[in-house]
Amino acid sequence: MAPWQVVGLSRWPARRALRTMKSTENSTSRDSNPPVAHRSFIETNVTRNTAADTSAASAAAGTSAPSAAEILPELYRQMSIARAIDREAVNLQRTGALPAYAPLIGQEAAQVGSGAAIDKRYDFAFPTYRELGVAVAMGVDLTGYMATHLASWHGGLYDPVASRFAPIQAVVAGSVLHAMGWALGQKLDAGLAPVGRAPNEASAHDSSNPDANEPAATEPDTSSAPIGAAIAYFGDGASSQGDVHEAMNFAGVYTLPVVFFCQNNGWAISVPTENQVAGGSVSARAAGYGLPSEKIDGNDVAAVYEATARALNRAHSGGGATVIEAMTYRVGPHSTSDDPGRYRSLDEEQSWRARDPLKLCEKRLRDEGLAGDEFFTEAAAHALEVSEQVRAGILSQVDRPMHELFDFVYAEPPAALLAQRDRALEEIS
Ligand SMILES: Cc1ncc(C[n+]2csc(CCOP(=O)(O)OP(=O)(O)O)c2C)c(N)n1
Ligand SMILES: [Mg+2]
Repeated sequence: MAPWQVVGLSRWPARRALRTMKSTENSTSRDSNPPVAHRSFIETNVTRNTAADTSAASAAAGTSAPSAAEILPELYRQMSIARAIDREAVNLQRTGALPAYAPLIGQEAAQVGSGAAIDKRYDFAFPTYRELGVAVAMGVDLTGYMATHLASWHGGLYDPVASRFAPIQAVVAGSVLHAMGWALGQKLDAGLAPVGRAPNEASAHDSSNPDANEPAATEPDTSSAPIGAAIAYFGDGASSQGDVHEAMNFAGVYTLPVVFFCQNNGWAISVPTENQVAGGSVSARAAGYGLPSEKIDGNDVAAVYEATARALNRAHSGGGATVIEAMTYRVGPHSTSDDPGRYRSLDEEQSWRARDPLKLCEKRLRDEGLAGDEFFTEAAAHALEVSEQVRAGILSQVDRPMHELFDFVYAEPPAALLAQRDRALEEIS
């Protein structure tokens, strides 16, 4: 029996879910609500969100939710889709359709593996500007996702509430504080007092090896429903911002349901990790906040999926936050405006290309007899088809109406701003 049948998945869920996209309407009405796109044409978060019992808690507990091995073909397919769209986005930037783009190539496993573990019934993801693979895995509307890169709508034009994927965040480390705040809300909504860890509870870390920490002691589970967990995406560079320290400390003190998911991709633009992260490890810092941590191979999609499911499970059951440091590599430039040849060697890039996450996953699928030539040919064709749909969606986007520049700045706009708006509208009419 094929793995997707074992877990009750359609063989080609993403293909089946392809929908015709409509371009965003060029509304001229002064609607007070920000426009949101509801066009979901890829529903790829099948592993956790469409099967009957798909909670991350049960995955980690080894019950009915799929194990990483069971869904490995689907994870491969999602990584292929992410890579194809990523490549297409770079092409679109080079041909002038997108003003700028931050490629994810090399980080597909870290993103798809973690995104696939998220349970959209309970959890909420807080991305940076590079989380296309998470968006793919969570079934976010990708034309709406690209709105930021199109410079048509800051933060994206998808529906963040429905997709459980917060607006794209370009402020480095901003997503981490937002996640922590949302997690505090979850704890309060669950009727749990936002008290900290009991003084006699053991710290998760007192060992000499902070990269191999034991799970934290958990608070008693006072509710049958899992506490929703926030997953905060951030980079190695962001980890040296004070915001991350504050968020981790707060999450530790208040036992908040957060997964701090750091993609250590080796670089913060042109600054290498060794010049950015004192001590060399982001996960090691968790000890200082009394949090458990895992340093994982971020290019092994199964390892990422499992570690994320474990951390989410801990959060769901009241155990609080976990720090995950997924070791990966930004194979491409920081953004389409960057030239990494100015600050790093080709040898370094080549050595990481040898650990390409898709190739690693393909090898495992072939070695374990889970997939063969036919599967890989179809996965590539499907990824191309989806990327073409996204390309068509991006190219069919129209400019947002001018008045929106003014409409969402203040709840009660000052007279001067209203005058500016009227002048601007007059000029373009
Ligand atoms: C608060 C803030 N400071 C500086 C920047 C400029 N900036 C954009 S991306 C970046 C590097 C971030 O590196 P990292 O956190 O490792 O993420 P990566 O780009 O590698 O995914 C910087 C400094 C910013 N966007 N926000
Ligand atoms: Mg980085």
